[in-house]
Amino acid sequence: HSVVISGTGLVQPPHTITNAELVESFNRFVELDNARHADAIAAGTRVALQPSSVEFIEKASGIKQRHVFDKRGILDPERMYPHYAERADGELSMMAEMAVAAAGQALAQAGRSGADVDMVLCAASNMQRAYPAIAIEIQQALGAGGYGFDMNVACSSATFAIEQAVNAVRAGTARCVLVVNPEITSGHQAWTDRDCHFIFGDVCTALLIERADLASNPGAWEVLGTRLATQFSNNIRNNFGFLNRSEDSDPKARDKTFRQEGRKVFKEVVPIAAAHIEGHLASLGLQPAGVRRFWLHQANEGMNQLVIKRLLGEAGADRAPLILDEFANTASAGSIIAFHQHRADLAAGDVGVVCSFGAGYSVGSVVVKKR
Ligand code: CO8
Repeated sequence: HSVVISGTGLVQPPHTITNAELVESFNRFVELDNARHADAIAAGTRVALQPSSVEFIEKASGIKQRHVFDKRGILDPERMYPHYAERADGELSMMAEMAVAAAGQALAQAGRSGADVDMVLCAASNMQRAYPAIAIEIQQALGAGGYGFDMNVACSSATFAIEQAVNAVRAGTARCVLVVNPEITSGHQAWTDRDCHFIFGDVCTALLIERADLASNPGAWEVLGTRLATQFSNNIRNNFGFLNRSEDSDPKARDKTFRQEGRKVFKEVVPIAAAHIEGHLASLGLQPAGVRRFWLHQANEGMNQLVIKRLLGEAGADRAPLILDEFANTASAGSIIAFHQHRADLAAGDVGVVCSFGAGYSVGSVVVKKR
């Protein structure tokens, strides 16, 4: 069966934090922390924390703001992480709630209802609980049939899920697959680490993937091919996990949140991503120059410019639109936000590439053609 992406959805949480607001609270935290440890700093047994700056953040990353669920907790210099109320077992979880909202948009765009869905993939960098799967909770909330499961490939969760969806539809084991990417990155962001406190934002994207001959949306996107690759690296790592209790480790320790060697990631991932896209296109008889648009992973503006430079030489924002200025890094959702917001101007027959890259390392590309 030929397979199409027939709808997308995007939901952002209610609060926005600008770089100026973020830096103001971070620098207040630094002052308080240094004052609290003034004796140790004076004795040379502790290194004083350094302030952050808006200029650095914008120059190093291209990020100008981020959407988050709880601005107050994050910006409270005595707390520095969000506060989320624990929900009862009978209530919809935070991840399922935002996924259901994003799914509603994707279904409406495709002219479908929840009952048409027969596979649900909840693909994200973090799962709110161990079980039951968030995907099954979403399946029930939407009145979908078939089956669902959760999957995590960090930043590449969405593209890896698209391949699973496309393969299921091609094999005939599913007809209409919902892929959702609820990324509550604020929960695992290291808000007190100057090197990365500005990186992430919360968001949820959704995609509907169907058999082409059954899709009613004339504006659907045919999937020409998918390609996934992984290569182990510790340069982006989070040691949070279910064995932490048994290890008697501190659940609030620095290594139980996101950390990275940002410079190394930047240097190593650019050539991997560019070669991956080039190889995938070549296998389909296509050249980068023939691709109308690249919807790239949204981690760093300079990184995306370098990937495009390797593929095309110079190219403007029209070829590879940026959304991280508004959303920051939203892990697996970033390239899907770009696809959601920047595809309406393409014409029938135009080819585009969705490409994610990040922790793992993992890289996933999806080549699509407008019907
Ligand atoms: N303010 C002022 N100065 C700063 C700040 C700051 N906030 N932070 C660092 N500096 C200083 C440094 O101390 C350093 O000083 P010195 O030169 O004296 O040592 C100097 O500025 C330069 O620092 P860096 O070399 O670290 O700066 P870079 O230009 O490399 O920029 C970035 C840092 C922005 C992190 C950059 O390296 C980057 O974006 N790299 C790519 C990272 C990337 O793509 N990572 C993938 C992310 S993973 C993902 O997308 C999903 C993971 C799973 C999600 C998990 C959910 C939470």
